[in-house]
Amino acid sequence: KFSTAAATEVPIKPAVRVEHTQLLIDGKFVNSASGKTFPTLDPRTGEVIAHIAEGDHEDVDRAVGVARKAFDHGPWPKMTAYERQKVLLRAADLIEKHTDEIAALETWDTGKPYEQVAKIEVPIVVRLFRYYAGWADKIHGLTVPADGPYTVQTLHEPIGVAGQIIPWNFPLLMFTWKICPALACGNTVVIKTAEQTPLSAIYASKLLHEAGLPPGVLNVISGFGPTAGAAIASHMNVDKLAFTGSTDTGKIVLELAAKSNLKPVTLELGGKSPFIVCDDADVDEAVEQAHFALFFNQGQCCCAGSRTFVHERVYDEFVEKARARALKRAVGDPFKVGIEQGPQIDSEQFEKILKYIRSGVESGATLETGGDRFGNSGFYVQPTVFSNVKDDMLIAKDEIFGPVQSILKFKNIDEVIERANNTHYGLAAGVFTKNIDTANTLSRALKVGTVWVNCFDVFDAAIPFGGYKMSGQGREKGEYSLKNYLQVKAVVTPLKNPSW
Ligand code: TXE
Repeated sequence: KFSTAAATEVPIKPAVRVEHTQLLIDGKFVNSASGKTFPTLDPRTGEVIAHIAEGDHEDVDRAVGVARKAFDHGPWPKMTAYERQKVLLRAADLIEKHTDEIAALETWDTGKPYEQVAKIEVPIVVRLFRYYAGWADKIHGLTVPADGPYTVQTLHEPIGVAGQIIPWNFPLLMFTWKICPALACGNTVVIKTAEQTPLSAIYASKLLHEAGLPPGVLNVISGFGPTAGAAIASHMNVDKLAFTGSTDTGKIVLELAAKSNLKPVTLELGGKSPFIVCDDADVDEAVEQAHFALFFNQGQCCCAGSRTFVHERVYDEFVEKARARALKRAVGDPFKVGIEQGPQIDSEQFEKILKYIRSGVESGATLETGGDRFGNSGFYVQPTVFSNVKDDMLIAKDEIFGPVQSILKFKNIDEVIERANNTHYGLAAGVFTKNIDTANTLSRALKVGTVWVNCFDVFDAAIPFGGYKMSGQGREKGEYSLKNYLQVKAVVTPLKNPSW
């Protein structure tokens, strides 16, 4: 059965209390206007961690009002870029200092392995804050040569109030991806966290205020999508919308944005990313990376390598090793040391994954290992591997968002390019080969926003990330993300003495 051998038997209790459960508006913790709350649950057990203030239209309206004021009358966009930079740097220091608390909250709320959060995610978050702090004082326009006697300059100005909606799979990381470029450019923010995972963003926002962020600049609304989320997407005073979540909800918010004030929208949506193992690849390395590409974060990654295409010459060896690797995966209480996989986020996702597993079996794929829940309580799913998966099976087409690896066989490069691209999604791809020409061909032919060659899930702050096709619009991280939060204004002045 699945290995828990690496895990110590000593459970680590969450080393943190939930201190704040309210909405954060205008720098203060406040109840929701309705007084309503909703429970956030521990995915290990389904038990209630805390009751959280439930934001709705009225709260969003209030938050947008103060964000508008903080934008129009300052101080945030009117502060020097250097001052804004210092706030972001101090926030990075505070988050780093409180790594243990914030990681414990995140694990408690999401079920992710504590070690993953503390050693990988929080350090990436801290790095992102410092990266965007670095940009704050390097944003500037150009002088443009124009025909005629004019001096022309472009001003790069913040857009205004940014509305942001984030999912539950990386609550703290998505919070950071969203707010950092917006704040670095001088915008103010109203962000709605996912209803499953409100805790880490509240905690981090408190630290941002301790770091000197002025009231009204960052407002955090906990609550549900069709109420608080839709209120942000359709608000007439929100100047820009950024969304990460499912493709279906992405379509809804895009429509709400269009029907209200045509606010520009960036979308980071679902995926069905191919992971291509060529016949010259290092099979052991490819097995390990393909395993990581799919199973990381309980399989709850938008860019998960969820179609593992393996060349027929190495297919049998790969399948056997992939099965063995999945069997070794350490599943269990995410607070225990050595655990690689905790529970799925909630009962809805858990049921959805089990349904896809049943569909895989019914459609004739070979179940190599797994295929059921893990244990008797909580939302744990056995690491599952299917081989003999065909392109038209649901498990090869839909985003499962769980620990279910689908292995498909291919014969040649042209064929795999066509099959890999035969999807509405286009988020990422993995390519495993030792041949530089094959790597170059695949990198250029795949219609995706990121190609990882002989690696996967490399998430440096400077590398842009985003989707082709129905995986999204726009890019986050890196310099490209700044464009989402800046207006370009051309200023044209006649030259009175053009001969000079
Ligand atoms: O996503 P939603 P859900 C995929 C994954 C998953 C599926 C469903 O396949 O199984 O989506 O997950 C807010 N107006 N991804 O239902 O609905 C919602 O409150 C405005 C991929 O959780 O997209 C949350 O804050 N907002 C993905 C956010 O949208 C609305 C990560 C995401 O929820 C809304 C998560 C509405 N009408 C799920 N309805 C990725 N790209 O990584 C919901 N929301």
